[in-house]
Amino acid sequence: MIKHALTAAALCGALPAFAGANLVTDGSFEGAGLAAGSYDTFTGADLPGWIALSSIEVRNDLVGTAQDGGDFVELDSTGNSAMATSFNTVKGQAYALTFWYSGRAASSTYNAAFAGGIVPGSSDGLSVTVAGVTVKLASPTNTTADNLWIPYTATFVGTGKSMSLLFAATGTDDSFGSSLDNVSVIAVPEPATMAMMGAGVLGLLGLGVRRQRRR
Ligand SMILES: [Ca+2]
Ligand SMILES: [Ca+2]
Repeated sequence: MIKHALTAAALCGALPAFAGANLVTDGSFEGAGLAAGSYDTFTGADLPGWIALSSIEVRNDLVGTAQDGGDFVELDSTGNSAMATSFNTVKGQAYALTFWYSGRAASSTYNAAFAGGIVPGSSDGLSVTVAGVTVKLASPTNTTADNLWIPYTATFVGTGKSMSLLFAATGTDDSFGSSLDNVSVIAVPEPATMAMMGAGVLGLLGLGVRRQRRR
């Protein structure tokens, strides 16, 4: 919980201005092309640029608003699911992965199964896997009627081959899940430089700590 609080506090300002091209195809999920106030479910390669392992949900201005554009993803649509994408990398090049996470917004209409329409954070779990490292995010309960977007950033080094990026729902498997939006992978200066840029460092450290513990 302390770590989450630090993350939110440290990252609520502007993220580093990464100037490179986003290697993730439709990291904002706008290819879903939804009308405001609507949602749809996607499987397989239905959503451009991504593979859905089982049914995932995209919503537009419904139980929360997007961090970028109009559409955002929920990975516990009818049950815990996951989505993956891949991108080509240059061997030895550093890359920054950035994405935005929120616990599911409160709604007495759409979350009627929960007291006050508030879905507990334990249902909102999300993990991210990149460069063979998996990190499970903190999942604070969202008691507000809109998404509370938290940015996460981590850096990794390219292998020179296609690399995959996976997001998976890890909370209670109950068809109520967290929100995900605005995913990017951008070539950046070496990690030591990144670590001095302030914003995003804690997300970077999250990956680094996990990696060290595994050794
Ligand atoms: Ca979006
Ligand atoms: Ca859930």
